[in-house]
Amino acid sequence: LSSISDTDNLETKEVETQEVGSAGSHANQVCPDDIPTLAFPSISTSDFQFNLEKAADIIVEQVAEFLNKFRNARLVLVDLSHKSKILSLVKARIAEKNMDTQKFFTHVGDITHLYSRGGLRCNAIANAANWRLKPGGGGVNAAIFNAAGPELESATKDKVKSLSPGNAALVPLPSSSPLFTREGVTHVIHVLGPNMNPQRPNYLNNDYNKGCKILQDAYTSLFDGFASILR
Ligand code: AR6
Repeated sequence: LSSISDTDNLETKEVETQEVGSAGSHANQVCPDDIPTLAFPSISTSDFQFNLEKAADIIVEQVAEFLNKFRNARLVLVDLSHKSKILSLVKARIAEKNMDTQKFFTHVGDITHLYSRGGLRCNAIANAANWRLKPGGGGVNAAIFNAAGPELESATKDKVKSLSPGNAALVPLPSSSPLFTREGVTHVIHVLGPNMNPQRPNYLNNDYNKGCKILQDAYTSLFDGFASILR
């Protein structure tokens, strides 16, 4: 009986590791902590209403390009729920393309609590920002500005005033920020993706020729920002 239950446990752990990339203490076993890691949310696919299938293709294509150039780094796509459609779509593509799941995986959890609640150490996190780079507005932007404290707002202002779609801004996090002290995050990278929501600025009116190009540019800028802290 005990051996059956051990096996069951083992299988559960393996499945969990594949599904969420890493959770709790398994993260330390599966993926060593010293690999520079960027965690990012799916840019533009919630409030900005970008098509999920198209976004999943772009994420996987851009990640593959980055990992070809940088062998000693990891990328983690994060979303809040196990029911996340974008995580499922990306996971399916990771499997299809046989991507290295030590270097790229998905993780379910709050991007502001990756280490404290998920055991996942990340040096940098990406923010799906607004063009003014202002706190609030809901989504991951509100969560990150809340969790980082006023330090992030002032550090952001020092670096950059606004973003145009397809661009990213790398902001070093002051060491007094709770995201730094509690989570070990040293950089936040703000990214502005394409907007397909008529209620938001820079609405693209369903023009996916432009939209896909802007989303590709957004991930390129994000990964370039991360690469600049690797050197
Ligand atoms: N942790 C991890 N993922 C999250 C979290 C979190 N705490 N919160 C949301 N997500 P969105 P967008 C996921 O709407 O579509 C803001 O108001 C979410 O499930 O934050 O680029 C800004 O100010 C989704 O998968 O970003 C902009 O105006 C992903 O993060 C606008 O929304 C992105 O969802 C940007 O819209």
